[in-house]
Amino acid sequence: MFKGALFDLDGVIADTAVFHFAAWKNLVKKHFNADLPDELEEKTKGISREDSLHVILNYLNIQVSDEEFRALASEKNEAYVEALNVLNPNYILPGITSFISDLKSNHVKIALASASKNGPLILKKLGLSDAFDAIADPAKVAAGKPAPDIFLAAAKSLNLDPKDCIGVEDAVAGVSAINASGATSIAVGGVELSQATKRFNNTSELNFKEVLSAWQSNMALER
Ligand code: B16
Ligand code: MG
Repeated sequence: MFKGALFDLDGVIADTAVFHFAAWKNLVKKHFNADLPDELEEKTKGISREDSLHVILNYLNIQVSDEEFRALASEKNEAYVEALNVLNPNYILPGITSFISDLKSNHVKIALASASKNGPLILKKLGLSDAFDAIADPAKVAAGKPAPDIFLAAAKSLNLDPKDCIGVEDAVAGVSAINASGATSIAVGGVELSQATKRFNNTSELNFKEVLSAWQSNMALER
């Protein structure tokens, strides 16, 4: 039996991506009078605030000073945090509450492995703070996803070997990060996530039985 579950946040626990992208769009409109195409949203998912801003400025072909860069990132975050005020437990994605409850009844420890520095605030607003045994701090890891660092930190925060953990992700970079960490990757989303050990089409399909069997087959391959 696996002992830990390492959760991505945006796209797995709640759809915070809409709030992120709306805040980026407003920022870019205000400062550069430019519009961001919807396709860019995907490229800003799962990566840090700073990396997202790099992606956006590259797309717009705009160069800014280090000071302006920091000011833009912080203004976006203020707007994003303000928008998060509407969050409540109804924003938890379908299937997540029952999956967490099955993990708990099977004595699996739970940690957050999100790139977001707002993870603790979001879990609080969703009423999930008590469900999590630990939150890995993305400010303390050297490299973002697809590097394994945040999943390694999340396993460590539970005092577990990553091999004894499953990781749940909705982004390609996140699945690569889980695979590189040694944990068993569980994806929620489309066929682009096929490098995961087990993929479900969406969070409502997530279930403990199939996740356990994916972890068991993955461990059998290791032997
Ligand atoms: P913050 P995840 C990621 O969350 C988002 O997908 C990504 O769009 C965002 O830039 C990143 O968190 C950082 O968030 O600005 O709140 O620190 O998918 O890793 O849970
Ligand atoms: Mg995500």
